[in-house]
Amino acid sequence: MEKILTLCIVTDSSRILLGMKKRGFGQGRWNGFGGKVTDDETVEEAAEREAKEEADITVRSLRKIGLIRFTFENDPDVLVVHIFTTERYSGEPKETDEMKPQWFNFTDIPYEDMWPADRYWLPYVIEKKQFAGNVHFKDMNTILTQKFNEVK
Ligand code: 6OG
Repeated sequence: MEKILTLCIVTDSSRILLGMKKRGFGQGRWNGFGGKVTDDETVEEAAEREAKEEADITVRSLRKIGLIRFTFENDPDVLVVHIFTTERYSGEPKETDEMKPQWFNFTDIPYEDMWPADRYWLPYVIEKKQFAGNVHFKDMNTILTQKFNEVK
């Protein structure tokens, strides 16, 4: 089954805002803000809602920047993750039950403590290039195959 999820990456001119996931899927890893899209909202609305729930910020002017299909060995589910980015938000990022937000310089991204595929696609976000791709994992720490392309 396809599961539709969001991931919102907030940046400024030289830094990225990530959250340390405190519970659930991806616990213990830095990531953007996001989650499952519910039946009564658009994908973009879900991205806005999750940024508010997870970091207490109101994100604006979201841009669609990427689409990734994640699959895991021996699991029929496909995680379709819509990636959004923005430099515009209001409120101060604040720790919530789900995430602890922190700014990182583009030169200092904590890839060792992120999902292992992030190093392949996050550069597109930082370079503001639209992209699409897919990743097939053996398990949460091991990639079997991955492919990303810029989308013009
Ligand atoms: P909840 O299930 O907690 O939302 N997500 C991934 N993010 C990265 N960087 N890599 C992955 O590789 C991911 N798989 C899922 C989508 C889960 C959040 O985690 C993202 C959602 O923002 C497998 O509601």
